[in-house]
Amino acid sequence: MADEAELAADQHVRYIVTVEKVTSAATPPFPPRVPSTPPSAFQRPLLSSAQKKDSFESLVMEHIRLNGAYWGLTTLDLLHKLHAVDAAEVVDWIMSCYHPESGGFGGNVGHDPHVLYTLSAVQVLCLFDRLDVLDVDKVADYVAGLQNKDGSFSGDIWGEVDTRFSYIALCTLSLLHRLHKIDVQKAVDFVVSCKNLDGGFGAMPGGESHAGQIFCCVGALAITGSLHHIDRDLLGWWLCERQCKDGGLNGRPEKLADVCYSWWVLSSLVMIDRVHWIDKEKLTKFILNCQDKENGGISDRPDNAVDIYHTYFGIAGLSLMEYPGVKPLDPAYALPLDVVNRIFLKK
Ligand code: GRG
Repeated sequence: MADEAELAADQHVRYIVTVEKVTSAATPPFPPRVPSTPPSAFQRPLLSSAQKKDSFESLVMEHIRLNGAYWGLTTLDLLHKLHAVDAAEVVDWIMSCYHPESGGFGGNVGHDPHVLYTLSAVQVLCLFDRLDVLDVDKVADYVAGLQNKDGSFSGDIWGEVDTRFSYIALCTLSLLHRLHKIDVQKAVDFVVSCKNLDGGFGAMPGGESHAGQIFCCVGALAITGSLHHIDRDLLGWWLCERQCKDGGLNGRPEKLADVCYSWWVLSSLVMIDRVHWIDKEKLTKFILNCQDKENGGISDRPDNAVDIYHTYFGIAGLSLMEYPGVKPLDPAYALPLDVVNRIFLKK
């Protein structure tokens, strides 16, 4: 693995376009809920590469393909290559994961709706400036309907509660300009009730602090203008202690570094204005050393297999460190800054 690495942007673009094609070749386990349309160019090459549809990445991505689309397409946009895919065909596919009866999106065609995929669908539509295809109130009602009496959110009709879902609900409703459909104060109170003595946040009250959940809680508080609930120095200290000897960041004490925390930790540090407490040079080297420079893609740690999740969060981390040639990302909405500005300046 090269030490003096540079970002292999072209290879990553090629890798993402290939993964997008391969993963959408996977046959949905259930018949599509919406009448199928002829295969689009976004789907066509994948439909013809029969040997690839059983690939490991294709199989593990099957149920979370909408998340995968968000990771891959946002990466393309960060690298100024969103035009490598056909916008209309992507939008058609996104809408084929929509459930008009509930207003939510499933992770793939024929899969049950969940807030996780509903946010990804909204985010991808934001990338393409195509929120116009949505029945915005119907989608917003689906999300708002998942708020519980204590202000928390469930992920779907089965009721699991997690601060991930609080963030997702607030982010989705904010992007749709529909925050007024929920009790925002109660949502904030629930998130604050998940704060720990170490300054971090967990998945629910009393849950262990974890960088992923911290991103969700800090993001939720940022979106609602409630960052005053955070002790910035205490949380900043916990977060910057996530930097390991190898330069990478871990998600909690005593764990190995993983490229994805370059996003979960750094975005939180940016939101509380403590990102300068990280050694950016060492972290940049760690991320770049996790690249497959030949075939594209980024892995969790050097010399491991690449995947689209770590490719996105590695490049997202570089974006937050202002790496040349990578667009700036908004740390709260997890979308390119120009996209977020377009959404909020348009109104
Ligand atoms: C729009 C960016 C964006 C996110 C949507 C789904 C979501 C909201 C946030 C997920 C936050 C989260 C919990 C991230 C952590 C993911 C992760 C790598 C979990 C692994 O945890 P462990 O305990 O691994 O298995 P460690 O690294 O602690 O060993």
